[in-house]
Amino acid sequence: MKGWNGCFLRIDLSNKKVIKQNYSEEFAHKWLGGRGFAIKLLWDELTPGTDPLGPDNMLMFLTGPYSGLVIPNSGKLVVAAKSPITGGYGDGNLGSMAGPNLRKAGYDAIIITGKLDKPSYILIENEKVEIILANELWGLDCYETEKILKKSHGVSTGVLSIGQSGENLTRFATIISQEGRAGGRPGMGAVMGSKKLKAIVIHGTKEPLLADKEALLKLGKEGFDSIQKRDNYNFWKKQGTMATVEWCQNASTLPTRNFSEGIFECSKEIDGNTMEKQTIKQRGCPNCNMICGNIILDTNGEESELDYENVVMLGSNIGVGDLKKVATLNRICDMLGLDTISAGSSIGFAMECSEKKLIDSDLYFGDFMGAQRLLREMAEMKGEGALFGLGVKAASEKIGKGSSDFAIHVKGLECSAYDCHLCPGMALSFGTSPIGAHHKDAWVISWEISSGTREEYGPSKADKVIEFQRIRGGMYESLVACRFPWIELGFENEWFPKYIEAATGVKYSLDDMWILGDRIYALIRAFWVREYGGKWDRKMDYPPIRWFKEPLKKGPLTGKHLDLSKYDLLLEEYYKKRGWNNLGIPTNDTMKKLGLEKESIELNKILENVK
Ligand code: PTT
Ligand code: SF4
Repeated sequence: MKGWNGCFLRIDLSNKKVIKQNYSEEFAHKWLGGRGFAIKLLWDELTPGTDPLGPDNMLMFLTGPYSGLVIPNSGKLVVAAKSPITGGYGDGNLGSMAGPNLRKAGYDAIIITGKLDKPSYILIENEKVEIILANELWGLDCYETEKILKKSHGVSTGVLSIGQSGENLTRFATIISQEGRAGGRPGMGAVMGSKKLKAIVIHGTKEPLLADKEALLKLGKEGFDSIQKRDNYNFWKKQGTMATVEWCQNASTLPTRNFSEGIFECSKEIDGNTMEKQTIKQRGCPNCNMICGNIILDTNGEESELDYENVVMLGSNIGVGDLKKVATLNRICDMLGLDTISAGSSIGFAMECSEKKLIDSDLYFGDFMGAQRLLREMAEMKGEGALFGLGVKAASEKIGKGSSDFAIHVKGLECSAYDCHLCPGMALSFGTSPIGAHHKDAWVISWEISSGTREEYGPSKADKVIEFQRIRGGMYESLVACRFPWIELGFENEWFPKYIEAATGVKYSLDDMWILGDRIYALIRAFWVREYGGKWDRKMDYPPIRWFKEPLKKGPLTGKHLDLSKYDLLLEEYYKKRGWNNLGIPTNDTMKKLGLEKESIELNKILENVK
């Protein structure tokens, strides 16, 4: 096989068994890689109802035919498993030397099952695969862990590790690499911790077999050059994702005090312009010439890598208006392996519960010391952290007293940093994201606001969400490639089929990519339905209740909120366009059209049992 290695590395931790399994070209062509491979493997191999934190869950690290090659923004890796925070499909996408090294070691994915009896790490050096005891690493943070492992195995290795939060099963523990690349928001770090797996170290030295290496290198150079010539390139290099703070403030979509206000009085203290003055260096993923990780020094003089989501969720959303303080909270998350979005949402929720006297706590919005304490407690699952480390959905169910009205999540996963009190299209995007509330599949908010259709619920919103889900959630997550060149600099999608043809020899049109995206979406939805025992309801696709029930409290959009009956119609439209029934379940016809006949029969059996 060209372009793909055609080989999975399967590791059963319980029996310490390692298998190198070849897979078919047909499988590669139909599912491409990354998220495509992940959902098909989960559907075929995971027993329905498997405990996400039990030994049988599958933890997968997946590349695609794009990743690891010397072409633009190819240093990404998908991590996927059944999620412990949602009970449904979970994945994340992180940039790390681990991706290119995995490809060079000769594997397209690592599929891990079982559980170790003692903390260990996996070392992969081409054919050699070892499980090595790591008692001395257990309890260390991600920075210390990676440093020690790189000292033992070399700086050019890729290291993926969990911090204390993964070890202690914080439900939104993530996986960290290179002191600032984080992936797997829906608790992928907790799945790794449940297996007592502290880290994976990968070193590969083989060249992947390519269909046309010369053409690929030429296209790669052209792509890098083209990116560098784009209009916005220099501005992007200065602010990266942080330019979004100012944009959101101006649009009244900046999550503030647990998504109750859309503007923040201290937004200028935490925005990209303030960051620019403090940036000391930049870091990023491998194979990228538009690196976007900006490092500043925190209140302790330590380095912290900032991104929009991190700064807003640990800044305005919890009432902290000082970039250095935000950087301190961000660094704690990276070290402990906590997802910044869910951590910031959980702290904001806890602060609101405390101010409303629903819990016995002295937390308040703006409480920087309290936020640091809660982060550490969540990572230890102790004190107040034992409750809030479960995520806002589970915490609100335990607290009761109406708190679920302001728990900001979809399907259990906390929302990323866009307040949608007046953005029905973006609310639909959160509602129908395949992993819970995440912006990565369909960031339609910029289009929605700039097109002047902000208050509208018309069918064009459903079209746009689906269009973006196909591109971002389908193509980019399966290739596996960073989507920023396309979004931020207008690097055309047409480049990608060319890269794939040069790498694999297989011709894909963009339409083929969109069908692939629809296939992946249908199977992910079927997986959710299966894991929920067939008891599925369109309410699962509702955005947070606060956006309907409680109008915005501050700024020019004060008083605005979403309309539930109009949202229902928009959701209906979305289902129709996707070929899903009015509960949000793909129909038999749709499944068949997408080449999912076998899966459709399996899904029907589950649905029949519910009747
Ligand atoms: C992603 C989510 C995001 S999305 C951010 S900031 W962003 C947060 N980053 C965290 C972090 O940092 N530390 C931490 N402890 N937790 C964090 N949680 C949050 O995780 C990231 C970039 C970014 S920065 C984005 S949008 C793009 N995401 C891509 C994607 O999802 N797919 C894709 N094909 N390309 C993408 N390119 C961009 O990558 P999750 P990274 Mg991330 C410090 O993982 O689970 O998907 O959640 O990977 O290497 O850090 O790059 O404004
Ligand atoms: Fe990584 Fe940023 Fe480059 Fe994308 S643009 S590959 S997230 S450094």
